[in-house]
Amino acid sequence: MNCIQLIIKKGIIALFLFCFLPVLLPAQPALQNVYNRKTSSLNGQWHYIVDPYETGYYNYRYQPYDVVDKASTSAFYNNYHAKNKQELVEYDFNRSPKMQVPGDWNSQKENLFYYEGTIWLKRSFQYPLLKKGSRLLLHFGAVNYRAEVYLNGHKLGIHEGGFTSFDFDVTPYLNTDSNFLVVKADNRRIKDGVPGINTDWFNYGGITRDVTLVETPDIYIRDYALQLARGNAHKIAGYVQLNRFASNSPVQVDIPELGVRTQFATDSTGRAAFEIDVDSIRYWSTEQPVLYNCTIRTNREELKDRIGFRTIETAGQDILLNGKPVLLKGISMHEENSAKGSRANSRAEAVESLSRAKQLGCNYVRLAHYPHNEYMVQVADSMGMMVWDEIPVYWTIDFSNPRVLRNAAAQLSEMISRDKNRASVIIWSVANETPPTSERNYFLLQLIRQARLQDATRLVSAALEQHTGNSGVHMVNDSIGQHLDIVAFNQYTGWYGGSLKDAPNMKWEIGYHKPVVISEFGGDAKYGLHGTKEERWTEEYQEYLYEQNLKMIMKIPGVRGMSPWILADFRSPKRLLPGVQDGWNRKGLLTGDGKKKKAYFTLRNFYTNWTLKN
Ligand code: GCB
Repeated sequence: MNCIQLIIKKGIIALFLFCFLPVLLPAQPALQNVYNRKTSSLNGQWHYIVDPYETGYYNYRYQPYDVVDKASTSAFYNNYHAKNKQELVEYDFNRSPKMQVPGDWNSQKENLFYYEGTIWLKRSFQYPLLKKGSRLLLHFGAVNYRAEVYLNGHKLGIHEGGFTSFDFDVTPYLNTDSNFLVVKADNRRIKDGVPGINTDWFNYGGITRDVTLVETPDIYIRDYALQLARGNAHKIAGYVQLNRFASNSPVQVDIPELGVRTQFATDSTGRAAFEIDVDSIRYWSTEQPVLYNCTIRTNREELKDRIGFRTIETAGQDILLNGKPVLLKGISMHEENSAKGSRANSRAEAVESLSRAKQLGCNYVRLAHYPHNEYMVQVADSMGMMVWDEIPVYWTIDFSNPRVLRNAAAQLSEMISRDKNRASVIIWSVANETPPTSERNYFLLQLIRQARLQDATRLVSAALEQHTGNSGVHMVNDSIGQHLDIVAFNQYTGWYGGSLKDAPNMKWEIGYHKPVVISEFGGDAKYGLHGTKEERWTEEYQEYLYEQNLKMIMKIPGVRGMSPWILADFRSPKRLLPGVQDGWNRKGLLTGDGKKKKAYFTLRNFYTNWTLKN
């Protein structure tokens, strides 16, 4: 290699390292525990303008898209109204139709069912004059996929990623009389998105979760963690992070039922990290989901939470909850109200879908394939349901693109940040069915490292794939498995290949001595369609598939859990077989409105009898 080649090679390596390392966490952690603060809701009816040509940005007909005139009367975010009958203004929010927020547009308007692109949404609000020293934050539970947010014509910022929360400090932009808030929501599927272009779920667009104004003091509690220390069931470890660098501010943590009342002082970054010894604690478990009233106080504010304490670890092939081996009797679910065919976004829907899982005999759910709304983990906490939380690193996203890695890392960070105080959440999953390549391995490794850095107390996993070796043995030996706590994999014996008759005798080789979780298996059945167990799409076929798969799975060494695919039928534009699928993935054990298919009973019976053998 000559000198020039060497320099080029070194340059490429340096560029590679520069692009990929380190994966930076967002500068400002997410605002925690919005629901227990002083809030007012901006949910309700919002005006909207459908804008497939991105007209809302620019005023001259031939102006390129990226030239934006901030003051332009024709820019939608300025919410301009013609002053007289002469003036040319070609939009008007107040004369435009309305839709419900939170809510996806696809299920609300028939003509927007398959729409993928930009919709501008606007609502006005008034807010009483803020007390001196108070701040007002604007919080979004989620906007799918890309949000651009403007208040009274000021651009507040952009958020990318359709399933995580974000907020802005709007104090400087508030008007004393009326305010108008404009959100540009764009749900186009993009090659360098997370997820990418291809998913087996419906791409619901819009402001899909709560929008909330949060009033805080000038210096406020932005973030906090309160969990048992790693490997120590008698020590609560955590921190409180203020929004500003404010050193020596007193912070008090109270957990009256544990006799905890402790004071700390923040350091120069506004952070107080602490450890608190606790003697007798009633641990959170699936049978007794004990939650303690916790209060965090500064001299300006008081924030309450209900937090459970438990340990989650692995030992050999066991998963230990509070030191005792557990089985994860699970089911996968999407964040969908399948009765309505819409995104789910309320506490009532969370209660309904988790209760359905409970009735099926589950103590565990896989929230696929992206972070679900916050009600889900709150309800799981109080119901005693263990949770697998996941980010949409799904199938073949563009693993070679540093922008995609930064995006995935940001979504992972936002998910962990929001859910880290929920005892129910036991697993962070960094990916689903991602075919191994060196770029993908590097990508996942960064995410795994980041998850552990951000939260050392939970298990890290990913839904891997299996493959069949030459000898016909089914193998799980994806090299990323060595970095995971739980080896989870999806397999579709009897649906995408493999004979159901032979399933129970299939040989399996798992390359790691770790707990094994079957993160998916299943097959479609149209409710009410009957036939023999050899006929696809019938309830009998699905029932047989479950019987045979369960026999097979019980012979896989180290199996400690499963989350079959899936609790209820869900919308997927990829599933087009007329009369059977009609735009729905029919692998649900329930129909959208809760009717039970035959395989439901197979799994329920299995869970009733499945125990850990000593
Ligand atoms: C999978 C995917 C899931 C699909 C499912 C199916 O492996 O993880 O998102 O919906 O298979 O039905 O094919």
